[in-house]
Order: sequence, then structure tokens, then C-alpha cells
Amino acid sequence: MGRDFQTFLKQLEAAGELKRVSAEVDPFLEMGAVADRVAKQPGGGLGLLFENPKGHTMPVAMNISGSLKRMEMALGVDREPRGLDAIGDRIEKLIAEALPKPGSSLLDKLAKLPVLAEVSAWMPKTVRKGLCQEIVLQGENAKLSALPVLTTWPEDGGPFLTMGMSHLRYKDGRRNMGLYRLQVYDDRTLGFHTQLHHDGARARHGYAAGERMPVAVAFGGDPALLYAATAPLPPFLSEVMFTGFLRGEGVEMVRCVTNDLEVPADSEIVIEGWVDPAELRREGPFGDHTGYYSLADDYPVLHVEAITMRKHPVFSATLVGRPPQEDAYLGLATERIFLPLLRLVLPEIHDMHLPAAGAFHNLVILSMKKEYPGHPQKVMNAIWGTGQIMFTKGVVVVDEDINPHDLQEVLFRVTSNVDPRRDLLFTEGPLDVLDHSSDRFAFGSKVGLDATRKNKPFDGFAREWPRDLVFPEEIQARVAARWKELGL
Ligand SMILES: Cc1cc2nc3c(=O)[nH]c(=O)nc-3n(C[C@H](O)[C@H](O)[C@H](O)COP(=O)(O)O)c2cc1C
Ligand SMILES: [Mn+2]
Repeated sequence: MGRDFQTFLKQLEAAGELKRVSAEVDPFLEMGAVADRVAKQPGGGLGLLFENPKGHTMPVAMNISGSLKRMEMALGVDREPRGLDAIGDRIEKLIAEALPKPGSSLLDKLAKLPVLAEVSAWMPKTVRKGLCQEIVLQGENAKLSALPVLTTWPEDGGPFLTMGMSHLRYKDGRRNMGLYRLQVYDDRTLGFHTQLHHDGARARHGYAAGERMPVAVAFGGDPALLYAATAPLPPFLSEVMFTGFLRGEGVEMVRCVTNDLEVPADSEIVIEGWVDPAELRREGPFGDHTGYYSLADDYPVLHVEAITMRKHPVFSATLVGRPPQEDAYLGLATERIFLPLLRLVLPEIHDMHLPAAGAFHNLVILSMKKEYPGHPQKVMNAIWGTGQIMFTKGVVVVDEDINPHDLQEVLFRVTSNVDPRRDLLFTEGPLDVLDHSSDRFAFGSKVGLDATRKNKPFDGFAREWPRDLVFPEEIQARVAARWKELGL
């Protein structure tokens, strides 16, 4: 307890990170337009609580994860000097501790037991009663029109739930939770937008036509759950367990009313239902992260069996659209948390940046230590072959002393160091299904830019590579010391 969404909203308010909007605002387009304008403010603007959505009494929270501070608060690292990197550090340490050293004794191996004990603490815990079931609406009483669902962009196919975390189980029993948008068709049916490459699609493909796959869509709960629902976790790692890792404590789960799935007990609202993987319906269009409308396509239908909620729940929604939006900060968390994992297979990578303007999938900038011919190209190929980062259309590689987050610096290296015919690598591979630039669905070309200095013997650069312009340290120190005297 105490990690529910409304407690988090109170913490945000105390930290000056939440703005209550008491004026009436229409969930049809108007709320989205407000959130868009706020998200475009430097640093991502404040979290919003619309207390009077037009036509509803249930308040709507938006932009809750939409700043670095709030993302850090959601993941409990706002007091850590290294912020989000502190989570990456924990992962790095955990991996180092879990691996037995060569020639280690039985005693050394036993010393690993505390790590195992820690792991068991992250397991979800089943509880009998959940806040999220204070109110239970079943059958005819379970109506989606009870929720203040937003229509975000004018040409959207309808209203969409955008902050529902879908809990489901693979046929073999493994749990999965993902953030997928859900189009509201009517009071009892939703579009289940589980994209081709995601576990949500993998799971439904495991069920036979005519078979019912139970799904429970939860809103709210521990704010770390939302991040986990978007994180590019491998299918063998459950997002609920990962939330337990992030929090150092297992998530309390309660059994659904109409199926045997479990949902976080402290959720604000839960929609229980089922999907027949063979029943498809047109879904979309929808104004998307790409900054464009993603095209309508056929997706499974989710049939609602029950809606449960706590007394006086807060609904949540996000606006996806032209970046930067709230999800830029979820992406930033992924960049920081997954860097150490990427470094496990690609230790030469020094740092990584996924600029918000690249909408997660369009651009990755890497700094690395180049050690042999073709090394930057090897790293590009590895990126195109790894997890969800495989979707990346452009990979820019700079030397390890270049800060990939400094876009001015990166652009300088790209424009000055790149000989286009020599340094561009073209390839083809899977694209995110939302990409519109390729004329083929989910497949297209990719480009790597080797913007490293060609100053190593193995670069085979025939002329002399020039040195960077830098003042001697002594001069820099003298200027720094005289700065005040110079009146600057
Ligand atoms: C705001 C937001 C909306 C998203 N909407 C969808 C969606 O509609 N469908 C989808 O498959 N993925 C969507 N995603 C991406 C997935 O949540 C993400 O790729 C996740 O890692 C998938 O988890 P899974 O592999 O366990 O299915 C969205 C992400 C964000 C941040
Ligand atoms: Mn997953």
C-alpha cells in the first residue's frame, strides 16, 4: 500500500510537479490540445489533473511521467545523485554479482545466495483484497461510457484508452503486461492494438482461433508499473516482476473477478475481458508517436466482461503525437536503464542517446571506442539485430570522447568527419509497424553514419587526419582564473 496512483499524485503535488485544472475541459480534442501545449514546454511541463472533464465526474490525469523529475520520482531515484543511471548501475552490479568468478570456491558461490534472496523479494505477491475491486460492475453494468475517454486528434478513428496496461498470459502460463492503445468501439468492445513485434502479439498468436485469451487492462497503481509496461523486456521477463526489481519489493496482485488473471491490487480501474485472436476489426487511424496518423489496420477485438474500480478513481490518459510528448521521458528511462544491458553484448559502447525527435525508433547516437577495421559498422549491425532497438532507421557513431547527448557536437562531427561514400552503411530490416516512410509494411532500409575520426592506423586514411582545435590546459586554466577580472 501507499504506492497507488493517487498517493503518487499527492507526492507530485507536494513537489510542485502537478497542476490541478478545475475548469471544465472537454475530453473530445480539447484535453489533448492542452496536454500537447504543456508537453511542449521546456522540460516537459507539469503533470495535469483535470478535475472537471466535460460530461464526467471522474478526474483525468495526464502528462504524469512527462518530465525527468517525475520519471525519477516514479522509479524512486529522484534522490539518487545519478538519477535514472542509478538503476542501470544496480543492473550492472547485479549481473557482476550473479556471475560466478572463474575458479570460485563453493564458499564464493554460497555468497551469491543473498542475490537469490533479493530476486525472490521482487516476485509479485498475491493478496486477497484489492483497492481496485471496491466497486465491481459486471455484464450489462460494465460500460466503457462510464470512463472519460479522450479523443485526442481530429481524424482519429474514435476515442482511445491510452494508459491501460494490458495484463495477459501466454498459453504456457507466463505473464506479460504491455501498454497498448485500445480503441473504444462501443460500451463493451475495444480494439486490442498489439503490434506484430511485441509480446502482446506473440501471446495472442499462441491461442487458437475461437479460443478466448483473457486480458485485464489496469490503470494506475504503482507509477513504476507504467514504465515497466513500455520497457523493451525480453519475453521471458515479466513486467510485473521487473517492477518488483525497480522497487525492491514485489507488486501486490489480486485475482480478477471474471478470469484467473491477476492485476495490481492498488489499480485505479481494471477492465476485464477476453480476446479471440481470430476476430479482427478495423482499428485506427490514430495520431501517433511518429507525429503522423498511423494507418487503420485490422486488430483483435477485446470483449469487456467486467469493470472494477476503487471508490473515486482517477482515470489516466496520455497524448501521443508529434514529439516531444510525455512518452519521451519513458524513452529516456529506457535509454538509461538499458544501456548497461546493451553494454553486456557490446562493451565497446560508451554512451547512447535516443533523441526525442526520433520518436524512439528513428535515430540512435552511440559513442564508442574504436579498436579495429569495421568496428563502427559491427556495432551498427548489432543494433539492427538487438531487441526493440532493431527498428532504428539511423545509427550515428561517434568517438568515445564525444557526448552523444550534445546534438550540436554530434552534428558537427557528422558534417565534418563523414565522407559520405566511405562512411554510410545501408542495410534493410524490420521497421516499427507505425513507420510510414517505407513503401513496405514493417520492412525498410536503414543507414549507419560512421562519424568517428579516421585517425587510427587501421582506418587506412591515406592523408594525415587533422587534430581537434583545443587550447593548452594551462591557458584554459589561466583564462578561467581571470574570468572575473576580464569582466565576462
Ligand atoms: C504511450 C505509448 C503507447 C503505446 N501504444 C502501443 C500500442 O498501441 N501497441 C503496441 O503494440 N505497443 C504500444 N506501445 C509500445 C509498447 O508498450 C512497448 O513496445 C512494450 O515494450 C511492449 O511490450 P510487450 O513486448 O511485452 O508487448 C506504446 C508505448 C507507449 C509509450
Ligand atoms: Mn513483454
